[in-house]
Amino acid sequence: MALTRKILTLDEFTIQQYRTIPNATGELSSLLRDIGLAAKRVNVEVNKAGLADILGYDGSRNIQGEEVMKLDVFANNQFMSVLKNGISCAGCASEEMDDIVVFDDEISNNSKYVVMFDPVDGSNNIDVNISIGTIFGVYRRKSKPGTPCTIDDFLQPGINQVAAGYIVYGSSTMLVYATRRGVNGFTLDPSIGEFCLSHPGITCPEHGKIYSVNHGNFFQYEDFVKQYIAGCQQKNETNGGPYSQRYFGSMVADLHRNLIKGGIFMYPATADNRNGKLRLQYECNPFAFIIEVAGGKATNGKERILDIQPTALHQRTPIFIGSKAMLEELESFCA
Ligand code: AHM
Ligand code: MG
Repeated sequence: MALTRKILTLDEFTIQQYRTIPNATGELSSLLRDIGLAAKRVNVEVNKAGLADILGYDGSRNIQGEEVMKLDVFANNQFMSVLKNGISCAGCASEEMDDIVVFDDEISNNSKYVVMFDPVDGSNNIDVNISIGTIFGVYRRKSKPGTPCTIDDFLQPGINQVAAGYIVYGSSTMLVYATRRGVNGFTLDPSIGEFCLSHPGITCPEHGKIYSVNHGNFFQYEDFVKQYIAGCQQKNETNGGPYSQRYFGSMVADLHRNLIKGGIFMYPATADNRNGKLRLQYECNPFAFIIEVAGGKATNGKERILDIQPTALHQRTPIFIGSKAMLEELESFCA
């Protein structure tokens, strides 16, 4: 009898991938499955936000001094617990936690990977029903197998990621992840509770017509940013335009759209925040990895994001990221 089902689930896809790699152990597949499970649990809560007591603040502040939302806490616990209970992760670091968490048990100490994640990105949008997301980056640990992981395992440049991805809790829920082999997107099929391959081999269009930036900060930006934005506003049919400005204030939603449609996303330095707002390890590195694998570029205006050597767990960086040709035009303003 011929098999008619053509759509692969996330598990089927990752298992097929690892079986084609010589000497692969399947640990990355199992890690991605664990992340998919946490994403489904978070998705359930996001979907009933407004009904369940999950909206609003939990009363504390995180390491960045920001007010913590209840969903931040819930999601952080879900991702941490799947990683701790799985067999692939030696420890994790989260935007919501001051320090790294070393799992330090026999299985974890023999695991290959550490994970850095932002459990709920775009927290300010939770209460108003705008898409939010989760972002993660996976690194091969540098410390010796059999020992607990250390801070140095987490202070690696983004170029060392073996995989990175995000979940967007939007009009549908999607998990997109990249390895060096490519970027693939999976849509959650609620009827079977599985992520199913819906966007194989995602590439970021070389040219785009969307620019995403917080215009409210315009007068705080450096001159090269102001000049680039003014250039975007002057695009017309003769020079690749006109451009549209699109900005949710939810990096995952903004970058998901720009990855699929083409565009540039910017969170530049401001007069008040010389390093911008977004975190290098939890937000910028995972997206820089995904966008580069998809054919785009990511810079802080001086240096490629993936080449930055982190010196602290929660450091911030300006970021300009997206379609290759748009980034090259921006870089011509930086010179
Ligand atoms: P968060 O991780 O606390 O939610 O903050 C990150 C978010 C990004 O998703 C978004 O791009 C940015 O903050 C928006 O900031 P602003 O409102 O300053 O434009
Ligand atoms: Mg965030």
